[in-house]
Amino acid sequence: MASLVLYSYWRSSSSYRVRFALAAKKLAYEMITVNLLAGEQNADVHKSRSPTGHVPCLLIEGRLFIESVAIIELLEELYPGPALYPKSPWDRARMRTLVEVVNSGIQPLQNLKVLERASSDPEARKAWGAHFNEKGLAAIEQLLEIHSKEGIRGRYTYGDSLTAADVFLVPQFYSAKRFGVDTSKFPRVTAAAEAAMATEAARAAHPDNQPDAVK
Ligand SMILES: N[C@@H](CCC(=O)N[C@@H](CS)C(=O)NCC(=O)O)C(=O)O
Repeated sequence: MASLVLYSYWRSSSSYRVRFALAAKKLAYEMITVNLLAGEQNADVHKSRSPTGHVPCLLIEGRLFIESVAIIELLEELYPGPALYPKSPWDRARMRTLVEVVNSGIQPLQNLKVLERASSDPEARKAWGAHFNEKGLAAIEQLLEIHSKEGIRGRYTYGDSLTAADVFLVPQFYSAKRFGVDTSKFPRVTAAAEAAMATEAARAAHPDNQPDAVK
């Protein structure tokens, strides 16, 4: 079993994704925390790990990886069970669409450095984050309706077992709530995220359950 080290921040939604995937696959790992509010992501030592100055980073078999999609796909290929990606190419593409809406369509627009650039006023930052989270969740709600019409039904975001779609949706749902989005406007998203959040893997990955959580 390879040794795994995750560089993480408790409230980072992208770190939460990787924690969720590691827990779903029951992979043990060491955690090194990077305090984003203290600016530790911009220190040279962290930039030497992550040229983007982001978390998460995963050290696996002596190699460092950044970008949660690449990390989670690597974990899937190295540790295929329990699978987080459906087998059929059609299902994989549908499920990956959900992943991408979160990964490229929501999170980058509400990232800390973007909020800092958008405004110095905490209320304006919150409104900015809420705007993009709301638009993104609305798109996911519509996608879930389309999937349901195609016969994809189940407890979770894409069917009846946890997939990468849950691994990406749950942290974004958590962020949307932090930004004050009324998630009840998105019943399919809410039902799927709540079902996934109730799993043991999601609980282990939850920000409040991390060693660097500020209570
Ligand atoms: N696409 C990247 C996004 C990584 C990312 O943006 N991480 C955020 C935390 S969720 C971060 O480190 N932000 C630091 C900053 O904005 O200064 C991934 O999926 O890993």
